[in-house]
Amino acid sequence: MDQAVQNSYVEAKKLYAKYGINTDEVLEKLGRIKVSLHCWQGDDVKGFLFKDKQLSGGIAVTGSYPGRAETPEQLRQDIEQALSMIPGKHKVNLHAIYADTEEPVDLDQLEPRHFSKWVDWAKQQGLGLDFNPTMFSHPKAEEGFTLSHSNEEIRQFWINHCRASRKIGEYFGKELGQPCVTNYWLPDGYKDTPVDRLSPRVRLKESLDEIFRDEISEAHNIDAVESKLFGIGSESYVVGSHEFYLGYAVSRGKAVCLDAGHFHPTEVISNKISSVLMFTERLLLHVSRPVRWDSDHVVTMDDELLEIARELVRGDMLERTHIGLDFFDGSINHIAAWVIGTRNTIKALLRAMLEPVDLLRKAEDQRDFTSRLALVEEFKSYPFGAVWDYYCAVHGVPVREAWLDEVKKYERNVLLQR
Ligand code: RNT
Ligand code: ZN
Repeated sequence: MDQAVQNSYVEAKKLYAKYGINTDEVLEKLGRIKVSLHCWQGDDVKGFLFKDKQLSGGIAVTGSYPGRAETPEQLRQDIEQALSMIPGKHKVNLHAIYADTEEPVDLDQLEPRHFSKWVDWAKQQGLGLDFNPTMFSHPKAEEGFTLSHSNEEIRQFWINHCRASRKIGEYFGKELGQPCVTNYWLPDGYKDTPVDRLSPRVRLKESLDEIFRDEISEAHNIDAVESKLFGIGSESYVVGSHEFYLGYAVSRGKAVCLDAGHFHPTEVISNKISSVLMFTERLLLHVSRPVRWDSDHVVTMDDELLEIARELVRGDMLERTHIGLDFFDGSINHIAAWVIGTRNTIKALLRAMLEPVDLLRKAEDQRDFTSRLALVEEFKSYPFGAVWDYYCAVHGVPVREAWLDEVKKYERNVLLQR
């Protein structure tokens, strides 16, 4: 290891030790946290089943940065490249449209075997897999409604797709020996003010109950439901609102998925985590960054990211929380986007673990808000960077921005040759 990295770590370790923070233990704990890398950042949410179909469902990728993955092999190669620059052992999150098969197969006919190449690869790489039914970018989603559609045939098609997806999730979990989180997000909603808000929600509830009818062990598959406030084309009403899914998840024993970009602009998910986990067993996060109309910018080290990490660490909620990423930026190198967002997410967790939580809690309990504020602010410039660099070095991934050169090299040698 680079001597300067080692020396800085030793110095930082002493500083944190003064507050009873054992940095070695912190790094061990950090190494056990898995982040689920979303495959769709690698190809601008196109997938492989319906390549000519435009992205729909009110989500959008802007930018045409060259080199995006066009085949499953390319996507896996790119994910491997990204993971080689991210410390730790993680998971990969697939959408149904990323099936790796030569067969022309529609979404309601998908079977585990259409994903066997992904499973073989995940085993070989030591990765877990998560899953999502794809309820957009499909002719049957064109009217903007899926599981809550008033047309029975269309609604049934989507129910079948979700039931098939859940079996694929179970297969992932069984094969890989760790649970797959299958997350349900659908775009259903109206551009303009509806007359009837209730009926689509009643239909969605019925669809979900049917999808979840069969018992599946949570050792293999965990179901999560993801709300949204609005999308492009569903500005006035979204069927699967936060209240809808919170009620659904609590009453049915499902996990809530909180996407950081799916709430009012001044509302934050960091303030929801503790409430939701009081009434549900598990939580799924879509770590993302909202910017004006877009809910999916690359995750940066902003206040909200740090606050999310603090909540999980301080409230000891990491064990019950599945951390997924959800952003897509087509204007920058696709692999760099993954690396930046994932490294930031892990780094934020590290920063949170390097705070004197007990001391801060004590100050708060004693109503010493002066000390609380003073210490939180001073700890913002404690040398967490030195601990992070050491962690990267120990895990054999590039230290600091050294990864950027590797991405540029990969871009020249691989991406631009596609
Ligand atoms: C959309 C949701 C959803 C998607 C992915 C592709 O607003 O956040 O999670 O981003 O399923
Ligand atoms: Zn999301």
